[in-house]
Amino acid sequence: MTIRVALIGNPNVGKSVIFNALTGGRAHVGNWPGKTVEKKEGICRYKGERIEVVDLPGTYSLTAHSIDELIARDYIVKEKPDVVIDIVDASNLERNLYLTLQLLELEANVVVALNKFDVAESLGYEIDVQELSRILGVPVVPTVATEGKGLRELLEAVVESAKGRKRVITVSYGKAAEELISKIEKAILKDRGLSSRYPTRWLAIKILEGDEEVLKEVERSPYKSEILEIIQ
Ligand SMILES: Nc1nc2c(ncn2[C@@H]2O[C@H](COP(=O)(O)OP(=O)(O)OP(=O)(O)O)[C@@H](O)[C@H]2O)c(=O)[nH]1
Ligand SMILES: [Mg+2]
Repeated sequence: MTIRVALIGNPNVGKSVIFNALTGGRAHVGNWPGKTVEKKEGICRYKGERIEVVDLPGTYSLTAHSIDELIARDYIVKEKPDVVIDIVDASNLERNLYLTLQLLELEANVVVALNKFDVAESLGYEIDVQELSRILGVPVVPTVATEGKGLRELLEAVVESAKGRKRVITVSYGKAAEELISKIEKAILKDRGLSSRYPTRWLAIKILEGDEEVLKEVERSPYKSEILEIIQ
């Protein structure tokens, strides 16, 4: 079996160190189709599994505001990798978990690598890894990429998650927003073309946010006026 894995994370969290450690530094380097942004791909073998690893551009978020964010988001939505390794800087959890929540909203099959765990420890941070994993509903593995620590456990979690995910958590945005989200979702569900390609809750949230790329999709929907009427 081949497992397709994408690496994602904020800038400077250790993506390249992890990519090199997993792939032995042997990468195929090219560009993303039609873009001048570098695309790195490599192969990792673990316990008889062939794992294809793609390094996504470093990004804080998955809005449509920058080319890097769009590349990362399109890849996850359209290519649907089996597992997304979300590399999180353990010494900067709050900022980094924003991207994690966006990935969960996209219904990506996430495994969190809690990297720079040594830095977090030296700052005196005590992270309850199990509790974090319970709250997020995905595996969380502490790593120190520069020392190769935790990478075997990370691969173990990746192989395990590729076999099947447990559940998807949802973040509640409060009563008023949730009412609108569910109305929009109902309208979206009528459009099979749209709802078969994207997670409907994610689409509804993006429509509420006024996401330009998603609104372009709505423009093409036969249920366009119904959807737009809700957000008016
Ligand atoms: N102490 C410590 N340093 C780390 C760890 N992982 C990576 N680093 C260091 O963090 C810096 C950034 O690592 P990179 O792998 O280049 O990070 P990146 O996410 O690829 O960064 P961009 O590609 O610029 O977004 C480097 O100086 C690494 O040596 C870790 O677990 N602990
Ligand atoms: Mg890098």
